[in-house]
Amino acid sequence: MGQKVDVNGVEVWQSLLDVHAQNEILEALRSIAVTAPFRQYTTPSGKKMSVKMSGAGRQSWISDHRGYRYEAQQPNGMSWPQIPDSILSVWEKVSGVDIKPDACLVNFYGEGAKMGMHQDRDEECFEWPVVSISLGDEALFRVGGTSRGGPTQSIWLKSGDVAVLTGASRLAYHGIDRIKFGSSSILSKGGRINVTLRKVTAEGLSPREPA
Ligand code: MD3
Ligand code: FE
Repeated sequence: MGQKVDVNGVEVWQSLLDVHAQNEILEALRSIAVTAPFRQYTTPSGKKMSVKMSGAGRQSWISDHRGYRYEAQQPNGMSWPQIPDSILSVWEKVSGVDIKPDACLVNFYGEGAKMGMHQDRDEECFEWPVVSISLGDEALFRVGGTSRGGPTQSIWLKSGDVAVLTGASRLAYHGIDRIKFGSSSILSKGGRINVTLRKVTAEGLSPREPA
């Protein structure tokens, strides 16, 4: 089942998912894509993202000229499909928390796709972990600190690796510099899929102890 490595505070569980578990998730993603097709969003500044996105759960992340946000409806007005059990079970194994995620963003990287350095700040609170599943081609993942432009560390994420973002790493700057198109054979046409699980809404947070 591989080993756990630390990349600037991000826990990467290498080879956590065997080929059978990876294929089970890919199968579930194919049926998600039937009702929630992969779309290429535009950023508020008007640039088209190279990554194509789908999603599942109570709400999912979208972007357009009005901004980045979570929405309960797809751009076509339909709700998002449910998060499949094969994906929820990964969260249960690694998240270390007792609640369920309410958002599942699915990113597809074709040849040449990448994601610039950013923080994930569109959620209502940053106390919950984020869990990320990599499938398909290898990707060069870069993680920095909580301010832009500081030192970074990089690691190649491979199919079956799972990253857990907790504590300080939850607000770390991160991005995907590039993928090695065709490096994995699990997707017959190549490419990479990343699935991120999140708890977006603040409900369920236990109140803090008075000081
Ligand atoms: C570090 N996705 O969806 S996954 C994203 O591979 C995103 O598609 C990348 O960044 C991808 O927002 C990176 C690893 C990851 C996911 C969420 C994080 C790293 C993170 C949240 C906080 C810090
Ligand atoms: Fe991110």
